Amino acid sequence: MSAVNEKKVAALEAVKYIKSGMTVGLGTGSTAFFMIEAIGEMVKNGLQIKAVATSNETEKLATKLGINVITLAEAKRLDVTIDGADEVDEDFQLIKGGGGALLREKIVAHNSDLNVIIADSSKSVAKLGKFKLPIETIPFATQLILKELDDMGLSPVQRMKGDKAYKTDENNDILDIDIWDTEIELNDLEQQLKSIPGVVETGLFLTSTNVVIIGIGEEAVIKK
Ligand code: ABF
Repeated sequence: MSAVNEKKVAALEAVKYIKSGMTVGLGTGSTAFFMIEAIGEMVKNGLQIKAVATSNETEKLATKLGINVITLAEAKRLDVTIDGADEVDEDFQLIKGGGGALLREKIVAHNSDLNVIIADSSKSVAKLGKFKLPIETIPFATQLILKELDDMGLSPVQRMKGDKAYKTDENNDILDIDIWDTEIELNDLEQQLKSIPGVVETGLFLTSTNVVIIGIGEEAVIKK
């Protein structure tokens, strides 16, 4: 079964959590986009929801599909957020941010009563870190943070888009770091990274996830 079909299988299982009257967080990435397309069909069939998008790309897609998109400030609190991930381990710890939306994704997850992660089977890992961990940084500080992370042995690489620095929706930079060989425990690593002035957020989502749905072949495997 291809990764695309596994993404769809997970997305279609996740939308079962959505009921009329809910305020829903919509994630970013190709798996989340299958979920948003499914919600668009449900809205056409009468589903009444309000939605908060985690990226400009997601907002564009949701709006095009007729989903009622509101701001996080208007939402105040979300009933459920469905989002993708780059890696998920057995303890529901995630690496996110491959799509550059980690900051808004983490803010929306923080303000959600239930967080559901959807992914194809390739994202399910025993140990996080084969995928480089994204760090969002303020441009004013990026080059100095890059040096500091290099000194920590984390091999930072500034994310580029063509020959220009990649910019997030908040117009910040992203440094992708290699945590595979670090001996720093993930919670301590998160604290150390967040304590560097100019680091806005990391792609480590260590405690926010309630449900993980992995598409494995034709089956959606639900872990709670
Ligand atoms: C988003 O989904 C990001 O956090 C993550 O990088 C991405 C995974 O993308 P895909 O679903 O396309 O594999 O939530």
